[in-house]
Amino acid sequence: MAVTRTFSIIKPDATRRNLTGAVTKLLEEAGLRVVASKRIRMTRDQAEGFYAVHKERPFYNDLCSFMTSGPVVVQVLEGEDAVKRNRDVMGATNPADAAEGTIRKLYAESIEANSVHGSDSDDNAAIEIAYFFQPGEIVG
Ligand code: IDP
Ligand code: MG
Repeated sequence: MAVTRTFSIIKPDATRRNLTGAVTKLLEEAGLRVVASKRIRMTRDQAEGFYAVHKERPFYNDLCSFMTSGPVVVQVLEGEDAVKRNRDVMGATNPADAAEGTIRKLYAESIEANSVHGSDSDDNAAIEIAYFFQPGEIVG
């Protein structure tokens, strides 16, 4: 299995409750290494661009408002099969469906305020990493 990278966001519901460390601990315990990390306040333009794939979905506007409602922590994670490894520890989008021990089961407040984002493919991981990080900011 190859060592790959994925992109993660600790969302405003989690930073608001001071869960940056708790979430990161679960990521690390799942075998992922934080090779880049910064706390930012996303602009509306950044959020709309990031979630452009969901533009036609009914929750798009609310989602962009939520993602700009407070600080987020954007991270690059590295590990074996990082995209899947991260999705596994995140849990299902809706916390009601998330497996025991996953970040969303433990911490998500709702299907929208679900504490973390994780890329869904290697191709999207590369696009999302480049959206928030310069190559020199990533130190493996
Ligand atoms: P994912 O984050 O598990 O990959 P996506 O379907 O890509 O889920 O949706 C992106 C984000 O949009 C979710 O993490 C969640 O914050 C929000 N979202 C998804 N579905 C709904 C919904 O039905 N209502 C409100 N927000 C939603
Ligand atoms: Mg997604």
